Amino acid sequence: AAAKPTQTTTPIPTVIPTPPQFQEIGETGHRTLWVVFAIMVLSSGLFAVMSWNVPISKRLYHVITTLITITASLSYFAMASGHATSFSCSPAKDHHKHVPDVGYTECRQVFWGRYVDWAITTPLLLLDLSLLAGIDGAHTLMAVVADVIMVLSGLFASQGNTPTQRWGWYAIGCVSYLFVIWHVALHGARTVSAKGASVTRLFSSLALFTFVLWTAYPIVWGIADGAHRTTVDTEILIYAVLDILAKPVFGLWLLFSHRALAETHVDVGGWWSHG
Ligand code: RET
Repeated sequence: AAAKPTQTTTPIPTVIPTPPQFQEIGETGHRTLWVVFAIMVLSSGLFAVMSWNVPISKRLYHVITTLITITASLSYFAMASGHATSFSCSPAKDHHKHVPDVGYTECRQVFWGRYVDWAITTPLLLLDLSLLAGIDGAHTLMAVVADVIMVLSGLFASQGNTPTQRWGWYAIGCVSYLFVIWHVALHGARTVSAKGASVTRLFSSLALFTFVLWTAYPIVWGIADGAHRTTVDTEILIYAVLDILAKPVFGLWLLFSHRALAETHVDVGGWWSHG
């Protein structure tokens, strides 16, 4: 007799898998991105117009500062229109349900466009500060390279799927940030005295403003992107406030001070302008 086909049964899963949990942008976040886009465009226009009233030889800060807000406009346009974003998924455990062996996957929306923005704009912000303090090319270059390593580490951290990847890159980014502070804030405090008391006072306040603000970024990253303790919308709102202070407000402060204070002028040689 022919062998009876063995009956196949669908095994009943003992554990019903939990679907992935998604954390993503909502209406508030979306609206915030468009508002910041508009603010960055307006600031770029304002800075460009301000540069027309000064001779080309005195426009270096204007050019750098306008490029900073133009870059931010492009990045905010990308994020607001739904580009420059991806989901970073990692296993998570639901501690509240007291089932430690049933993990679930958590996917959080990450706007990698931010890191592209920061990789371009934070070196330019450091260049503004370095020129103001009269920091030499060697220290400026080291600060810029440390800064790019910091931002790229943040990008890799944000794409990490394991705690080792995320917090490892985050730690590397924090060490790089210490080098940035060392080269610009500490070294700049020494070199700026040659430019007189007024420039020293301006640099001290601008550098303090900058590094207090900048230090908020890794803190926000740790709480929001690292530990997932805030919603994506809250994260967008906090970064929006920080970005407006670090770019348009910083720019206004620098350009108006530059206009009022002749000693802020930097002579970068004949290539920049012949006048
Ligand atoms: C990351 C994570 C890795 C560790 C550190 C970070 C610092 C980021 C900073 C960003 C500054 C951005 C600015 C934007 C301008 O609008 C990348 C968050 C240290 C300092 C000033």
